[in-house]
Amino acid sequence: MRSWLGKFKVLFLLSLLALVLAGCGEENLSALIPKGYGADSSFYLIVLTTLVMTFVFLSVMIIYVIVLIRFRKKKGEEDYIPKQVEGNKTLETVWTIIPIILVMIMAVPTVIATFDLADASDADEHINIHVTGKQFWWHFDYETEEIHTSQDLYIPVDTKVYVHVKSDDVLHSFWVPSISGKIDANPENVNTMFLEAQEEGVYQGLCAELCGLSHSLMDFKVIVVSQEEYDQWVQDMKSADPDEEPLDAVAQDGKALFEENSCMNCHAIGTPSKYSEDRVPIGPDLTNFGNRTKFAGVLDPTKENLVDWLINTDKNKPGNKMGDMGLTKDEADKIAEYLMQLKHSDVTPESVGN
Ligand code: HEC
Ligand SMILES: [Cu+2]
Repeated sequence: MRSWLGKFKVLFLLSLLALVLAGCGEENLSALIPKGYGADSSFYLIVLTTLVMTFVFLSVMIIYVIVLIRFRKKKGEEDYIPKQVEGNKTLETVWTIIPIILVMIMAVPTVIATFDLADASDADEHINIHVTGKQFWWHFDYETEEIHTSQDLYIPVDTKVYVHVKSDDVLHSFWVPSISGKIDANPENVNTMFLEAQEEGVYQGLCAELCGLSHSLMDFKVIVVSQEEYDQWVQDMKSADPDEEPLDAVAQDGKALFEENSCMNCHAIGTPSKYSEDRVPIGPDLTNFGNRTKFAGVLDPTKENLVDWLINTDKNKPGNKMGDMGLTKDEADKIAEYLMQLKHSDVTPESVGN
C-alpha cells in the first residue's frame, strides 16, 4: 500500500500544481497572453529562452542516460579500470563554445529588445503621461491634455503612450503584464517606457515592488479605448466642473459634507486648475470617481463598499495614508451618494469595445 502511494505522490503533487497554475492565465493579467508591444517582446524572449533551456536540458539528459547505460560496470569486469583521459583539447573547446553560442542566442535579442523598449527619442510626438506611485495607489498626469486621474489609466489603442514613472515615497514598480514589462518607480529619478496596446479592453496593472502593508492591494487598471473614445474622454474630463451641484438632495448634502470634512485637503475633483506643475495630490483624484472599475485598488465600486471604506478605511486597506475620518454612517452614506454620481464621461470601462 505504502509503495503504491509513494509512486503516485509525485503525480498527485504535479496535478495539484497544474490545477493551481491553471488560474494564472487570466486574459487581462497574463504576460503569457500578450496584448501590447512590450509584452510581445517579453513573450518572444520567454519562448526563446525556454527553447534554449529545453535543448540544453534534453541534450544533457540524453548524454547522461547513454553514459549511464553504456559505461556501467559489467559482470566479470569488477576490477577493470578504464583508460584515464583528461585535457582533451577538442572536447574542452567544443563545450566552451557551445554555451557561448547559446548565451549569445539569448543575449543578443534581449539586449536589442531592451534598447528598443527604452528608446524614448520620439516621445515628443506621442502622448506623455507622468505616473506617480504612492502608498498604495497611482496618479496619472496627462501632459499635453492637462488632465489628472488616479487608479484608472485611459489610453488609446494602437498608439504609443509614454509613461514617465516616479515615486512620491518608497520604491514601487509599475507593471501591466498584458501590455508591457515592469518599470521601477523611484523617488529620486524618472524612468520612461512606452505602452502600446493592441486590443481594446480593461487590463490589470499592479505594483511589483514590496512597498508596505497594503502593497498587494496597490492595483490599477489600464482602460484601452478607440481613438475616438479617447478624444471624447479627454474632452469630457477637461470640461468637468468641480463646482457642479448634484441633482438630488442627498448628494447635495454629500457634497457639502465632502467640503466640510477636509476631504479636499487631499482629494481634488475637477482637475486642471487644482494642480500646479509637478504636483501630485496627497490622495487620489476623484473627478471621475463614479466610473472607477475598482476603488482603493481592489474594492468593487458599490455604495455599500464605499460607505464601509469611509467608515473603516484602515481596516479595508491597512497602513493607507487616508486613515479613519471619524464619519458617522449617515454622513458616509451621503458622501458616498455624491461620489458615486461623479461620472464625467460616457466613455467608461463598461463601454469599451462596444
Ligand atoms: C490626509 C489626506 C486624506 C484625507 C483628509 C481624505 N483622504 Fe481619502 N484618500 C487619501 C489617500 C492617501 C487615499 C488612497 C488610499 C489608498 O488607496 O491607499 C484615499 C482614498 C480615498 C478614496 C478611494 C479613491 C480611489 O479611487 O481609490 C475615496 C473615495 C476617498 N479617499 C474619500 C475621501 C473622503 C470622502 C474624505 C473626507 C471625508 C477623504 N477621503 C479624506 C487621503 C485622504
Ligand atoms: Cu507599491
